[in-house]
Amino acid sequence: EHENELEQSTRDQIVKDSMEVLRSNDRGGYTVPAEGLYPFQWNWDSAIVAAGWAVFDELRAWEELETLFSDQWKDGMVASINFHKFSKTYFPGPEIWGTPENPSKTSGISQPPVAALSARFMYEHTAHPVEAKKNIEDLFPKILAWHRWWYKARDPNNTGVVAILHPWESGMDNSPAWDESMTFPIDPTLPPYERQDLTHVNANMRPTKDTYDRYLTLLYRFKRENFYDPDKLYEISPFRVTDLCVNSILFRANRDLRWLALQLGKTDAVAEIEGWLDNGFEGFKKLWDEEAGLFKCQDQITGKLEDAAISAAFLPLFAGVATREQAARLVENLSTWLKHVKYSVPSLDPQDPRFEQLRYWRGPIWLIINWMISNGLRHYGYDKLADRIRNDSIELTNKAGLREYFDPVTGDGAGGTKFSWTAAMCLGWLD
Ligand code: 9YW
Repeated sequence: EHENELEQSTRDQIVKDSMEVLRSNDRGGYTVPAEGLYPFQWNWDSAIVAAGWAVFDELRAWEELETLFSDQWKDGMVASINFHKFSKTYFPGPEIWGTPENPSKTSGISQPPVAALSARFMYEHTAHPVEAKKNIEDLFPKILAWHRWWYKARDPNNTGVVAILHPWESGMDNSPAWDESMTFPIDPTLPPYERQDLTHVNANMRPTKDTYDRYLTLLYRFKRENFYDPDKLYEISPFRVTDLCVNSILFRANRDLRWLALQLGKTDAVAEIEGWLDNGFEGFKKLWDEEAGLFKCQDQITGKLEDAAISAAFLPLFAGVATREQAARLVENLSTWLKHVKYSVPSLDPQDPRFEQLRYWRGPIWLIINWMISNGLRHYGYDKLADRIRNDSIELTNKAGLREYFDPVTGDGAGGTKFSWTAAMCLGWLD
């Protein structure tokens, strides 16, 4: 059964291993998610990892965010991947993306905007308030510009919730939430390509070839048709989805950014952010599926709510945008899910016939999502379930190591090893 508390020596060992993982994935000012498999700076990984560094090396933590924003686009976007140094172990690299203008090359799309959360966490817990204030003064306008970009580029009709134009933008690449939205035709002129991910990890656990063909169809379309001009991308993309992960994190990030704006006395920004929060609250209403008792992603092209119930359905708790009634329904659903698996929280409802316990975002557990859901549950007063998720998470890493993700049925670890954001979560939870 589930252990409640680990021996102090076991906890100390996990903390020690986690610090070692961050140090060994440190490439000087930024941290790679995992050696070989992901050899560059990934956006939301990096922001989460910054909070992990903050536990034992505050200076290094600030540096992580500084490096992330050093590649910010002129229009405010912070890209999903920053390719600081050459590596041939990942596809698609900078030569495929071929984006214009940045200090170091980047991808041409974004990822969940976690940075404001880490910046607030670091500022609140700083041991060096004077330096931290300077860092926040420097970061604040950059984060604000990024949030503005989300609304301008990805919600031009001012609905309160933003679109993703590529599954990679959600961070949940092959989620069943967009199976239907991913049925647009594959580009018949797609240049031949060689995946690198399959040389590092088991092909049966990765997105399929068909899925990759569509990822690349989108990429080439964005590049060829208008060189990543976001205003046009929104119009031409055959994939346009309101994703629960990006929107929940953006909502939560706006709350943290508002808090930072108050610390810095930026009253204009406070008003602007409050506008986003009010609109966001309205926007989330149409993502609620009353019959299912869950939030759902929405295809913006067909207008249909996506049918899959995914772990991001619980992230509006983390955002703080769910009502008390919605929270109760979510908890009821989550409790049912957990009767079908041993460990929490699977990335897809285990009762869904598409559930695959080892295929990436189609079943496995990701610790960062566990942390967010657990944090959200606590906020709504569901401490027991929040503790259950925390304990499961610690048990998984204790049993299987600091892996990329975990099998909810067996508890085995899968994907990459020595994984940075898994380590960061353990530091946050155990230190
Ligand atoms: C890819 C690094 C990234 C994460 C994503 C996850 C995966 C694969 O790995 O992306 O090729 O970019 O889906 O959320 O940021 O950990």
